[in-house]
Amino acid sequence: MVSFKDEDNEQKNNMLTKKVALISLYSNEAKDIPPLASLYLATVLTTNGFGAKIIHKNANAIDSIISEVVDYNPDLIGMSVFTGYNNKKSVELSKSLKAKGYKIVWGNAHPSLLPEQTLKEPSIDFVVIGEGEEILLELVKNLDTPGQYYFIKGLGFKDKKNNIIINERREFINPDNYLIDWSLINVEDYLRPYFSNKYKRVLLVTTSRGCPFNCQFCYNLVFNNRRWRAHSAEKLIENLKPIIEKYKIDALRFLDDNFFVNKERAFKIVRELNVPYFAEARVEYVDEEFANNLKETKCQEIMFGFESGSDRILEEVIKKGTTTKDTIRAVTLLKDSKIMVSGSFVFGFPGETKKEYRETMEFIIKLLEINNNLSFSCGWYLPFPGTGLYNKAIEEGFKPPEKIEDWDKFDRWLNNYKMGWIKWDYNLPVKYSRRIIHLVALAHKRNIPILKSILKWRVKNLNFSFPIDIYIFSKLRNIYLFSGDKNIFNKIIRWLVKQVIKVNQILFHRLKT
Ligand code: B12
Ligand code: SF4
Repeated sequence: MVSFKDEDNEQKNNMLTKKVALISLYSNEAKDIPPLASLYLATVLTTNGFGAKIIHKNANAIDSIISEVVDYNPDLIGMSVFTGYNNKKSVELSKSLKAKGYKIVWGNAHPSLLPEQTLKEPSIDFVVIGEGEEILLELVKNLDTPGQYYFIKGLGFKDKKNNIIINERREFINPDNYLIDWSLINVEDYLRPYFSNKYKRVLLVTTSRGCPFNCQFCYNLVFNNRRWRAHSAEKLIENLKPIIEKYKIDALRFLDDNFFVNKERAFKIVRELNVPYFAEARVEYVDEEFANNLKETKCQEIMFGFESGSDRILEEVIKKGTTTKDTIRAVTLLKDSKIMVSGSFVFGFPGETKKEYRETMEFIIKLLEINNNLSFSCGWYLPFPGTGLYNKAIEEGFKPPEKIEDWDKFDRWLNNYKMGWIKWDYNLPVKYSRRIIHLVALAHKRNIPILKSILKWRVKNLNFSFPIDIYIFSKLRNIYLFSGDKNIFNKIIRWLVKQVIKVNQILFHRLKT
């Protein structure tokens, strides 16, 4: 039986202990990326005596998310949203949950960069601007006293008259005070294969936040104010080592914006954790010492933002702080190492000419001629809100979406939005650039002379007419690289492709000698 005193305590506890459901939606390709933002936030809430439930579900599973929320019955729902294809689904979900009477806060890059537009959506009550640990904690503590909202730095909200109030920004946190409590998720669900299954149990983590550089297309300028903050090597190792051992993790992938800002710290982490790893770096970091450190420390893949093959674009337009020379030096120094080097290119920056687009395509071939073990990802420029080039894109003809849900068009893979800031006809380049680049990389890696020559000719002349070769080779590439051995038809095609490559190499060799 509960005594009167116990009942009082229980009531008091219920008043103090608020519960927060932290939702992040994923699309299929990101299913096994841990919901790191929700994890950091849930850790703070639970260590401060509040309840937190992480709901990390497919963006199409709205009904099941709603029933999970209803079962948990939280006092506040937090949603993690960055600019892109989940915006519409996130608004739909907020509307359904609001209709059930819940309070809703949005956090992450998108609401941080566009707080007013986010709060114009009636279902969203609060936005958290920047890193959320301390802001969310203060909001939860003061949830029932709206008068206090005005004093929570980093919070945006609506007052009684529905006016939008955006408080001043908050100072950055000390990351070492907020490490992840991994017991809040089933880590087993977030181990993914990498490198065609060479590594089967790879965990994705971050060790730092932000980046000190000034790239004009990147969210860092505003979101992180160009301030880099990091977990100390010691604290991070202490946090990750037991998880690596417990779950037999066979490699780590670092998702930091800029993992190597402090190289001594970064190499200390990978040396002491002593597992194979994948990370990103800037090309100008690569000198002989850096390359040797990567080789020594089980680095499997190093990813760069090459961005462009035009020095004018690198310097004047995007202010990357690197040159094509730096890129060439990096891929040269890493040649003949077992490290896979990959890099991303972006086409169609405001002010980029068709000639500069071609320079980038030609530069990709030049890099492959130096180092054939390269892989590339490429996309067309998107004017992300808050970035340096955003206003320039508007001046040049970009019409930003007026409603928060309409940013779902920002899907780099679909490219089905109008790029008003490009003044030349980009339709065919958008259609074929990525395919051509993948084929050029394959032609160099497997040394297929005929394919190299055809594609080089196409790039040099920017000729995309009668793209029958592109279709056939792309189809063969997909079967060759991704089909597996189960289907007999695919197996035969793979065998045939291998024979054709061999014959092509022999013929070409004879012609040369
Ligand atoms: C992993 C990742 C992905 C994964 C998915 C991640 C996921 N969780 O769903 C994949 C690969 C699918 C992906 C895809 C894309 N991504 Co991405 N991605 C990242 C990456 C590398 C790590 C994210 C992360 O976990 N960070 C660690 C956590 C701890 O930091 P955080 O997310 O910022 O969280 C803090 C705050 O934001 C805040 N917060 C976050 N959520 C919430 C929620 C609440 C309620 C509160 C209160 C606070 C809060 O508090 C957290 C703790 O301090 C980031 C870069 C980076 N280093 O952050 C880019 C990043 C988020 N991606 C970005 C982009 C642009 C994309 C793409 C659009 C790129 C493309 N290919 O076109 C796509 C499309 C995504 C979409 N939804 O439409 C940009 C976002 C810019 C923007 N304006 O939104 C980033 C910042 C990269 C960059 N430098 O530009 N991405
Ligand atoms: S180096 Fe990378 S993370 Fe840093 S500002 Fe440039 S694009 Fe952004």
